Amino acid sequence: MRHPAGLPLELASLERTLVMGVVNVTPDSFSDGGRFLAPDAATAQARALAAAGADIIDVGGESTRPGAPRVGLDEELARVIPVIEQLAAEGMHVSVDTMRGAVAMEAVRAGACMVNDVSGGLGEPDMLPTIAELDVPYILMHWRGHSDVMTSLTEYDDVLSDVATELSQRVDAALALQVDPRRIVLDPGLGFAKDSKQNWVLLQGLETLKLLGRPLLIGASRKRFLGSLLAEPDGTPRAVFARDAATDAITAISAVHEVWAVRVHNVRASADAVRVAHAWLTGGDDESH
Ligand code: PMM
Repeated sequence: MRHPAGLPLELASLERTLVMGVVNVTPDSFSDGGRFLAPDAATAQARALAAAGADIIDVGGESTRPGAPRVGLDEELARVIPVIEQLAAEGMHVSVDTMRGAVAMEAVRAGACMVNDVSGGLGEPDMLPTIAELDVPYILMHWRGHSDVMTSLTEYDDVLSDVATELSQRVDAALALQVDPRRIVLDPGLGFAKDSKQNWVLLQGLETLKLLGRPLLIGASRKRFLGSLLAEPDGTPRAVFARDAATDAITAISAVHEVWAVRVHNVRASADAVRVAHAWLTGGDDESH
């Protein structure tokens, strides 16, 4: 497995796809909004995800659900920093899901070992300069605009090549600000300015996205396109909490394509799936992880 530079050794020694468990410390995320807003609830959820096999815990304080309003800087810091401090103190590998450089900086000071930026450096001008100063992996996601407008930004000539090109442009912007390219992980941003069909085309194109030469992260967990795929005959989408088996199927597909990490809400079956895929890829030669 090709890992980004700056990853803690314990993770960098793993040969399989990593599993990132999600803890949204928000009142309004589409899947777990409101459940983990209290720091104690968030830390308890993180412990449960780690016990279920999460390699990384992704802590976010701003919902990116379509239509979600922005949260202020102070509120975002107040939500995530105490949780990150606690989880890092307990020995978990924590990533911070934020678009703000100021939050990324404070989070790394509090013990986060990775920054996950859904805006790929476009959301806030302080992000890329901050990342250049830090020495942790940076997940750079394909993004075209904030949650209130993203559903109107789904025009592509060819979604796979356009997303690849736009990701390359963001990598160039990061390099121009002295971000170490070896620390960058790329993510096509499923559901962010993409309709259902476009998400499937991107997933079908994992091998093409790998040609960008960076580790990949896939975040499909419980997203709307899975709800549509599994809709009732009358068109009622599959309920959010009943999308985990479909998410796990995408984990298996991603792991067979040697995606670096998957980001999921329900960890247990994905943790099994990445091990199954690794055993399949190696013909069972490496069962150490
Ligand atoms: N999706 C969400 C939030 N953060 N980060 C990355 N890197 N990739 C994603 O696909 C992604 C993300 C939205 O899901 P949530 O509201 O359930 O966290």
